[in-house]
This record gives sequence, C-alpha cells and structure tokens, in this order.
Amino acid sequence: MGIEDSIPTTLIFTYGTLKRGFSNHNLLEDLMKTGDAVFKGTYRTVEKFPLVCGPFKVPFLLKIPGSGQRITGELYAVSNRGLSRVDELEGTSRGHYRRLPIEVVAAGEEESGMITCAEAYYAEGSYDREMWRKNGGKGIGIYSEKEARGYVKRKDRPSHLTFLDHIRIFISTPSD
Ligand code: PCA
Repeated sequence: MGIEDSIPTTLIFTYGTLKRGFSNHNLLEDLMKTGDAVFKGTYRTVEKFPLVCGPFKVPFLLKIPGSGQRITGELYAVSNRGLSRVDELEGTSRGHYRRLPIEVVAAGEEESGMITCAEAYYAEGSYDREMWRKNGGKGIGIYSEKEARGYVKRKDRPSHLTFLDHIRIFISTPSD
C-alpha cells in the first residue's frame, strides 16, 4: 500500500455494531487514532431500507430499498488501509456483508436536500430476503441499546458452526 492508502477518502455509513457505544466500535477507535478514520456525524438514509436483527442480535441492513424505514447511523471517512480491516471484520470475502453505495443526508439537515454518497455494509443477497420474511417484514429505524440487548460477541458464539450456518439456522427456525 502507498501513502495515498492512509488518506480517509471513502465514506462509510455505519448502522450497527460499528457505531459509538457498540461492540465493534473499538476498530474505528483504533483507526481514528492513526487518522485512518474520521467521524463525520449522524446521518440518515435517503431511502427506506429494512434494518433487522439476525442471530445473536447481529444487525443487518437489507438491500431492499423502499421497504422498512429510513435508517439513522454514523458516517465515517475511512482510508483504504482502514477499509481493508473493516471489510475483514464484516466478512465481505466470506459472504456475510457486501459493501455497496448508499445515499445519506446529515441528521437535522434533511431540508437542505444535500445528499451524500457513501457506502454501507448490506447483508449478502444470498439470505437477505429470507431474513426480511423471518422478521415478518418489520424493520427498525435505528440499532439502539434496546435492540442490541442480548448481543453475543463473536468469541462467545458456538465455534463449531460458521456465521453463515448460524444465519441459515436463524432463517429456518419458525418465529413465535
Ligand atoms: N457492523 C456494520 C454492519 C453491521 C454491523 O454490525 C455497521 O455497524 O454498519
């Protein structure tokens, strides 16, 4: 990687555990210390999207625009060096999440109509529709303390199954 890979140029809209106060925020904290990430503020999606919880209360943004609610999250500028670490955490090469464009607007500045093009970690297309169905077509607008209650950290999950196995089981277990 070259010097340009340490400049925070990619805007990442975080909506889940990467946000301040949640379990994976320490990665962004690390990146902010070296200038590989910069906090830009609280933002909201322009379109509605389903935001649901899967196994272990892990949050998933589903790429089904128009369904669900407008989502509130935090925007960060991240360097290429930083992005490779976030991609690794989000399992972009393991079929967990996919990093794709999303349009957001600064919270409280909705009137100005200034749209920012960012990227977000959406659930992979291999299971997102089933996850929406499993959640009864009900999404949340923000991943809050309340929604995160019962979250199980990676290290505390049964390790004989992969994350995708857990997603399959979650989807195929009837809800009550
Ligand atoms: N981490 C990423 C995607 C889902 C998650 O828990 C985020 O906070 O945006």
